[in-house]
Amino acid sequence: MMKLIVAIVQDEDASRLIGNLMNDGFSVTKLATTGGFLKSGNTTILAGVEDNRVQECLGIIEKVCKSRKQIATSPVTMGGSSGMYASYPIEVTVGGATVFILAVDQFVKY
Ligand code: 2BA
Repeated sequence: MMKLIVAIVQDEDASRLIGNLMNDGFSVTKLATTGGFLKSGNTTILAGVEDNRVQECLGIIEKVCKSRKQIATSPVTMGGSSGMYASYPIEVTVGGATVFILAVDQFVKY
């Protein structure tokens, strides 16, 4: 059986992660994605992995992907009906990797 690993990582870690995964024999697809909150680029890696190699794959992701602090500018509504807006910088810690592990019903290649 197989799992689909969907890993959202920071652009800075993407090429090293792909290199390490491929060196260890994993097949990966890289998608250029955008985070909903920061509205800046991140990278989503798709990897179809046999069940017995899922932990190995997750270990590589955990080892390579570092969390970092980023400053985001958040728009804030002032005083409800006044209609005034202000922005102020907030610091967020962007995780090393957000990973979804999905069961794969079927896997075919043509
Ligand atoms: P972004 O949506 O751009 O979020 C970047 C970081 O901003 C998040 O890091 C978190 O620290 C913070 N953040 C996100 N939403 C927030 C909110 N409503 N209020 C305050 N702070 C907030 P991570 O949690 O490590 O997420 C990194 C990226 O992973 C996200 O980028 C998003 O693209 C993806 N992601 C995280 N959780 C997800 C989920 N449950 N479903 C889909 N994508 C997810």
